[in-house]
Amino acid sequence: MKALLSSLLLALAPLIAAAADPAALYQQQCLSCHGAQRMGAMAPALLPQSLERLKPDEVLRTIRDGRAATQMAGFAGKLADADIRELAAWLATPPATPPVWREADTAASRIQYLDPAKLPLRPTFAASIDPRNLFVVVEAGDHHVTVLDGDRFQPVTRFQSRFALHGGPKFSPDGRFVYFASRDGWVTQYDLYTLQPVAEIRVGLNTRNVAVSGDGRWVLAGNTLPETLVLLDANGLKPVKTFAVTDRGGKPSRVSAVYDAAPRHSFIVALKDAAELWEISYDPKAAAIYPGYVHDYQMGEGLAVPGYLNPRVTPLEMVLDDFFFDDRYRHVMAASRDGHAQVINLDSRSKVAELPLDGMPHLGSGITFVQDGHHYMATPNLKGGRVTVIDMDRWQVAANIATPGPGFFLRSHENTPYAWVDAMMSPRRDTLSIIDKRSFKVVRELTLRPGKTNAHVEFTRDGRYALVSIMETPGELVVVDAANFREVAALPMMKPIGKYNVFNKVTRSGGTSH
Ligand code: DHE
Repeated sequence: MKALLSSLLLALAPLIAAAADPAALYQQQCLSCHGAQRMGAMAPALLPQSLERLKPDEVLRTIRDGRAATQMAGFAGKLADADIRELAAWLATPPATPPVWREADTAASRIQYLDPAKLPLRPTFAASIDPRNLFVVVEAGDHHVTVLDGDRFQPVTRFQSRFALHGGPKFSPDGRFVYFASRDGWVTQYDLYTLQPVAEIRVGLNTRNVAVSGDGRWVLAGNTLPETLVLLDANGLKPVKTFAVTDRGGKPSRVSAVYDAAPRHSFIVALKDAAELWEISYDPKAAAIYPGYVHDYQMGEGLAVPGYLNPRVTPLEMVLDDFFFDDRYRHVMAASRDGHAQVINLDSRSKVAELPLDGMPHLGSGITFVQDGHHYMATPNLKGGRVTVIDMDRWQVAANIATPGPGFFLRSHENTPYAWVDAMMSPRRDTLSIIDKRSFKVVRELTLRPGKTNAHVEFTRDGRYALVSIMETPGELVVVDAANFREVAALPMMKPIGKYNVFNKVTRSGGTSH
């Protein structure tokens, strides 16, 4: 009997060893969905860069219990607890062979659903729906997008998105197409007239966001893995050029975000690892406007691309990676992660002011407004319960407005005297503060759903209603009268993380992000 047992153990030994080895476990259990080298396939990538936003506990819990409303089933019962722990720890380590994503991979990933040349000229939905007052709502709870009629507050359609969209979806100048970026590198062009995707392409393994050029011709995507920028044709997402992002010393840098500076006819790029700001003009006259524009950087293996699409580099004193622009895009307010903020003039390419913004201002979510002839911008702070108002004519702080806790998103509209900010990074995450833009005072605290995250506001095109996310799974989208702060409607949604009004976006309302 003893001999039988030991020979059985001997026979099983390789299997037991294989099961305890997380790399082998990955091959057996995860690869078919999460892809070779953990680069993602029908399920998301499982590289450390893809998982860095999750707490180690969350990774463990997802492997053990699965993820609701997805095809990720739990492995509890199927794998031993110790194996699940090993696997979770292993996923946080970089792969032995660094994953590679080349231009050829980008090109090969492109999927075309519709022929852009054959799209109807008008919306195919009811003529009573205003295509410019549609909202695009990103529901992070189950990775869906709802297109909402902004007059009747009724969904027009709801569709599955790529996993973990991040950053605001961006619109073509006429508001017809919307472009989404997922953290896993997928860019989607979606047609709001036919309510169908036009094309998709994977531009990298870890992407920050996309920007659409003011002339509607180009989409620029910024990646952290690999460290690249990818320029796409906005009409069908054909790849045009990949820029390897390296500093002047040749060291690669992750991209923090890309922005469209429409009045300058250029994209502006914020970098995470280089004390540089990049500007890529899409204006054919750029070389004449900016002497020396086309510099030595000849990057990427792209197709024949006009020289004006090459980056112009502005050296900075330090890494500044969160940006906000004045209305004419002559200046950028730029913050570092450690509480420094500067104003850079994009024409003279020099620092013109320092801003005393401590904590971690979230400039990307700022707003602008004009009051008594002065131009102001206001920003929430991820590490302090306050909204800072900056006088953009003098580059001075005009006010620090105390709120119940650090907030993520600030919003307003030209037709309302109020700005709305959340406190979602704090225990008071259920409370919105409503600030009077005339007095710089909080005039009202609003808790629509006690104990739940009340955050991210966007106004209807006329500014009459504010749409607030109850960021829970399941959550809600609550419509509030922007004048008397009374709730007028509520729609069930799965963790609506952000919502974007076509009109406010394409007209570049000062109250919303661009
Ligand atoms: Fe975001 C926009 C950076 C974490 C939801 N976020 C942006 C933008 C940047 C940015 C640079 C502007 C780009 C754009 O809109 O095109 N975000 C960062 C970070 O560095 C940070 C702190 C850490 C990270 O891992 O990236 C971060 N962001 C988050 C979240 O945890 C949020 C709340 C949930 C999520 O989905 O990841 C989140 N970020 C958002 C949203 C926007 C956004 C909803 C679009 C804001 C808008 O209204 O325009």
